[in-house]
Amino acid sequence: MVRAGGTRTRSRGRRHLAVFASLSAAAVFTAGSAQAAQADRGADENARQHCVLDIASQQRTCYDELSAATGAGQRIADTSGSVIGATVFEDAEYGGASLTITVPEPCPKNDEVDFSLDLDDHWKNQISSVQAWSTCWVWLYPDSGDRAGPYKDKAPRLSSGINDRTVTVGLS
Ligand SMILES: [Ca+2]
Repeated sequence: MVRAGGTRTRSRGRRHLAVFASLSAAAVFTAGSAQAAQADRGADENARQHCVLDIASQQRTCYDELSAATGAGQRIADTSGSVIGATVFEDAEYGGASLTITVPEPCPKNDEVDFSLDLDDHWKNQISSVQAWSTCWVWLYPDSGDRAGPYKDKAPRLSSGINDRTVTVGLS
């Protein structure tokens, strides 16, 4: 944006150079502040433990509280026609960080895994409890290519075979 302003000012000629110089300094200062603010927001976002991920758009929003995340997930669902398919948790008994996954429709009961989410590095090998929502059942895939599930409702404590080993979440 600063560059675009500079180009425009140059085309207007020398008379405006002094004005440009002061505006430019202000612009740089503003841009610097914006960058700093953005960095702060980025840090906040990573610190926020409870995220909603829309599986179709891959958009992620994060909150400090689980209730805020599930509330946001519900609002996304209400306005877009999608539904919350599942929430997965870092710790047993629905503790620690959480990821609430919204899907474009209630999972069709067609004996197929309809939605699949490859976890990012932050979430790989972390899931210790899950809750299924809507008509969705949750499948957990470790790196080995096996799968665990389906978890049809609440699973407060995953068995040792899959605990902290999930790399992909499937919803069917
Ligand atoms: Ca865990």
